[in-house]
Amino acid sequence: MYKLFTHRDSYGMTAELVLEELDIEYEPVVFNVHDERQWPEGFTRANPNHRVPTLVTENGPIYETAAILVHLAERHGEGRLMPPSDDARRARYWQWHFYLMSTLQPEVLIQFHPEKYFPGDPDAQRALRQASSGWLEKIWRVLDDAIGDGPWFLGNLYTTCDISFAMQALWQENQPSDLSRFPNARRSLRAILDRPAARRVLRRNEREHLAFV
Ligand SMILES: N[C@@H](CCC(=O)N[C@@H](CS)C(=O)NCC(=O)O)C(=O)O
Repeated sequence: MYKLFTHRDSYGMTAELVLEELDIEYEPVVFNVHDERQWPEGFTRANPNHRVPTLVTENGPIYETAAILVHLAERHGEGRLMPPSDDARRARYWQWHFYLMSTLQPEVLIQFHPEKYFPGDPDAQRALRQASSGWLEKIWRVLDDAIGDGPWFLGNLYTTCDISFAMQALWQENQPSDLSRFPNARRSLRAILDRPAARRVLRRNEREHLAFV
């Protein structure tokens, strides 16, 4: 059985959602990742970055959210959550996965933890967050246009890209100030948060109210 190292209301929810969508049995190990004293047995060995999510598999640990999502979809999806390897949509699947992690995620991390970049300098932290908000708006515009009438990034195929986006977009800190200007992204976010699997994850993470964006 998989073991998932996770922190409440964090990127761990993204891995949880894929595990739930695919009905995979797993043991969540929930702890405060920001407090070294609470790191559970095996965590530092499993991930030298000391971050969550970290998934322990029968073949060793996997970290990096996108790697975990793709691994689970490939191994257990049976055609769900990712296009088959000979499908023309496969290139776009990778494109959005990489974009969401290499372009959206840095801004998400800045919104939540500017102190990692400017420790002890609140003014610089505020300025960084503000500059990053501008980037976030631009990124949301790209994502909203990409989803279009979708309803998903890959048309009618719901994939781990949609999950990766929704689970980074659900926190208000990462949303543009006026969500109504991004109707496609908002519709996709709402549809995902309304799924039974997402409701279970939000409930477990005490974030049920986020289902009503
Ligand atoms: N690139 C990583 C980032 C994960 C990440 O930053 N997770 C946060 C929780 S949302 C974390 O573990 N933070 C602890 C830390 O950075 O010390 C991924 O996508 O898995």
